[in-house]
Amino acid sequence: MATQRTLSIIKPDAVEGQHIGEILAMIEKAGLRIVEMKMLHLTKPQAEEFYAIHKERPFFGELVEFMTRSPVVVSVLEGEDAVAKYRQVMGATNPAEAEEGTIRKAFAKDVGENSVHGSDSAENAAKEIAFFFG
Ligand code: 3AN
Repeated sequence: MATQRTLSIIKPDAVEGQHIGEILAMIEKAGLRIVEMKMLHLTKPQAEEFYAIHKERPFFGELVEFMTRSPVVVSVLEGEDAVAKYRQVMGATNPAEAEEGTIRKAFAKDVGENSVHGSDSAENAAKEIAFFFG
C-alpha cells in the first residue's frame, strides 16, 4: 500500500473538552504524519457544503448546528494506508461500539458528537483536502 493522505477534523465537542493535544498525540503515535493543520470556525454554508452528502438525512440540521458551534482543527494526515489507518485510530462512528484505545472510545459522547471526522476513501480524502486547503 502506497503513501496516502487523509483529512482529519477535530470536532467542536473535542475542542470544547480541551482534547486537541491528546488527539494529535494519538494520531502521531499511530505513525501518521501531520502535514497541514489549521484551526477555524466553520460557517453554516461551509458545514452544509462539507456534509452535503448527508443533506437528506434526518440529523442534517443537528449536524450542521453542532459543527458550527465552536472552532474545529482541520489537518491533513499522511502515511501508509492513511485513510484506513486513521479510521482505525478514530474508532466506530457510534462511540458505544468503539474499541478501547480509539479516539472516540476515549472522548466521544454519542453518534452525533463523536469528536473526530476522517475521510472514508482516498477519493473523498482528495475532495475534502481540496475543500479546506485548496
Ligand atoms: P463517520 O463520521 O464515522 O464517517 P458518517 O459518515 O456515517 O460517520 O456520519 C457523518 C457524521 O454525521 C458523523 N460523524 C456524525 O457526526 C453525524 N451522524 C451520523 N449518524 C448520526 C445520527 N444517527 N445522529 C446524529 N448525527 C449523526
